[in-house]
Amino acid sequence: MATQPEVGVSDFVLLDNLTTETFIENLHLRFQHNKIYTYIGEVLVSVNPYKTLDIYGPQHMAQYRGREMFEVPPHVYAVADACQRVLRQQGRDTCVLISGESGAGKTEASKFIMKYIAANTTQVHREYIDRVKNVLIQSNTILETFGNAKTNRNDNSSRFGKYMDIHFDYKGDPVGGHISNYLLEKSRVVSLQPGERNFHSFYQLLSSNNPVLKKLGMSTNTAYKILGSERPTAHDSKLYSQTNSAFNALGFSNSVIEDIWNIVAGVILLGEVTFEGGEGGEEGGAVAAGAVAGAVRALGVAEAGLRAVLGRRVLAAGHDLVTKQHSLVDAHYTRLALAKAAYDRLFTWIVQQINKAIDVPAGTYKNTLIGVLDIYGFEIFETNSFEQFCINYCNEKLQQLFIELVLKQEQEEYAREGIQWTPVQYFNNRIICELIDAPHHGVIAIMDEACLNPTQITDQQLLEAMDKRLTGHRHYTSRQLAPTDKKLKHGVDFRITHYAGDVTYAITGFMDKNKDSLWQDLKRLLHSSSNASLAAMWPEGAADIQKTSRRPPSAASLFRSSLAALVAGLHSKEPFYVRCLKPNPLQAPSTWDPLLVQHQTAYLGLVENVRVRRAGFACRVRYDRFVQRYKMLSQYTWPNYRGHSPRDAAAVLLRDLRLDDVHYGHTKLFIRSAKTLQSLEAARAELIPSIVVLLQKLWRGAI
Ligand code: AD9
Ligand code: MG
Repeated sequence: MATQPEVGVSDFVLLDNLTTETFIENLHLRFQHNKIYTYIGEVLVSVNPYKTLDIYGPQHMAQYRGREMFEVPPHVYAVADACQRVLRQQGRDTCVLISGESGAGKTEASKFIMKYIAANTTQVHREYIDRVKNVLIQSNTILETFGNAKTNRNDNSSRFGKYMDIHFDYKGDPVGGHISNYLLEKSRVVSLQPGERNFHSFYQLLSSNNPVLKKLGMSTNTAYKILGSERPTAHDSKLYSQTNSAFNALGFSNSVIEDIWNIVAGVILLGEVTFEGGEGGEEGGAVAAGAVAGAVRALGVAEAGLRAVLGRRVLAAGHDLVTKQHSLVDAHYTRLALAKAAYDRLFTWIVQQINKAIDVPAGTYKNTLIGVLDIYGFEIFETNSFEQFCINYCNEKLQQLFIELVLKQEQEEYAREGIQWTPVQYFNNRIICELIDAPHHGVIAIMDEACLNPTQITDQQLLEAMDKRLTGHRHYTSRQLAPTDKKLKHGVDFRITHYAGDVTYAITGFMDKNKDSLWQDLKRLLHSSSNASLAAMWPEGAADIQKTSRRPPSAASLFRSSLAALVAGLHSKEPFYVRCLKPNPLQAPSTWDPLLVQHQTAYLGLVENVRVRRAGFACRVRYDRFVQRYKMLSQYTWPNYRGHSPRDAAAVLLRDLRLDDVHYGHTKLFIRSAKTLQSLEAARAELIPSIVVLLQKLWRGAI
């Protein structure tokens, strides 16, 4: 490998004078030279280049295979390699936690990690391993089609959270995987912010040659309401082909693929259904003729059935069934609820089918696993709703995990080596996590209480309840509590001071989205579909209306418990981190917005991270690796150090160089100051050219 000149420092622990300014200077300098990766010890900081860099090919992968992180330039492949080494050498489960705000590069990083892992296999069982590798990678294509969308922050924004376990056999080869998905932003199906698109799947279908379109009389050029102001493009058409290939690679049958596209079409066509009548509230909402037929055919349900559920609702009242006619408003609401639920369930069902395809076959020995977490980044939009509240809560939990694990890891390592440890002051965001999820008095608990109340509670009443219970909390406010704050609308907005900044949420829709209940008649309708996959997605539609009075858990509390389970699982694994940063808000290459970068650096606690890392030791490295790298610096270890153990050789070398600010651990050498490491590196860099000349002469037989 050609040694490239270093730009700035490749590990922030080597910075001479650590301040936020020097940190950002180094990051910027490297960014200008397309060095988008820099370490803080073993934490990888990554800046989105917004352009294709030639650093991901097979020859680049080869550079990282089996090498220690400090031996090669920082790279996401080095993190993947380190993960795999821990797994192979220590038999421990590992995980990669990728964080950063929307558009910072998390999903791309997760794909590079998977690509590296897939490529880095031993040679046995090739055919089987190849299949596993292929399906793991192809699964991403499907997930992005159905779960990603263009937002104002990111043209390919993940609108769901994804955690993927990749299982390995005892040799360290991948044998299968499992994906967990978290809370799809289903409201996107029915409402878009200006400039945004719906899920990619809608545009892909409409730009395709899928026979479903012909059957339903649909066309690319029609301005379906669900699409907003955007139309399908040639790019969508290309992606559609990739999605279908991925379905095939994962073993989805043709009929299932057809079912899936029919449901997508059905959701688009539900967006076209219009109503008339029903203004009186009790008069019944009449479904306009014509518009309903497309949705009926696409979803494979009876026309009378669809008209019925949109026009009225059947309720269980004791032993009797009562029919309530929908007002126009109710009819619209029901149609939207149906579209959202059908798409949301489709997405989860697709993930389940992918899991069947990538599951480790029975009888195959599972040894270890690597978990890769790629979850939607922190979001502040013009209008922030329940979805942003959940997404940002999730980011708080992950930041909390980062704080706990980084401190814990350091403390454990220092304790093992008998070193006094004084923690560096961090902003601990636990207080914000508790504001949201504490039992009884957290925002989620207050919302749930309101949802359980037998009388109908409005969003405004919910806000009042929150104001009452959260008065005086440092991270919560509303207009009621801060009457002079004109940025907050009275009775509508509340603000949470998140670790990543202030976010104002509009309470409108919180009650409804949290209840997330779907009337039983809608479930029955979907279960009755002639589309076998759709019917299978709604097994609860088979239940009797009178036997389904139990209220399901609310959306926020389900999300809270799935996050708690996720975090507990991550705690038991050896974590690696990728901290992604966005260089500018424009998605533009070579553009650096210093304030934006500074903001992210601050809230991710990156400078504090360097301090924690340096408070103890600037570097820790296994003895054999250390000697291998620096042995040319002493006559006692160069060209070899026969007769010495690596530990003794390291001691001899350091004595010879008169370096003594080190600590000898059981397996690793700890170098206290960055200065020492810098001087070792400088001496090595100085010697290397003469060694290369020497070696060349040796090869040519000149000496
Ligand atoms: V969100 O929270 O899902 O909205 P992500 O996942 O953090 O967000 P993503 O990985 O989707 O962001 O990156 C956004 C875009 O930046 C990608 O579509 C690429 O066009 C671009 N990107 C990100 N990382 C790289 C990279 N390493 N090289 C080149 C990149 N382009
Ligand atoms: Mg993403």
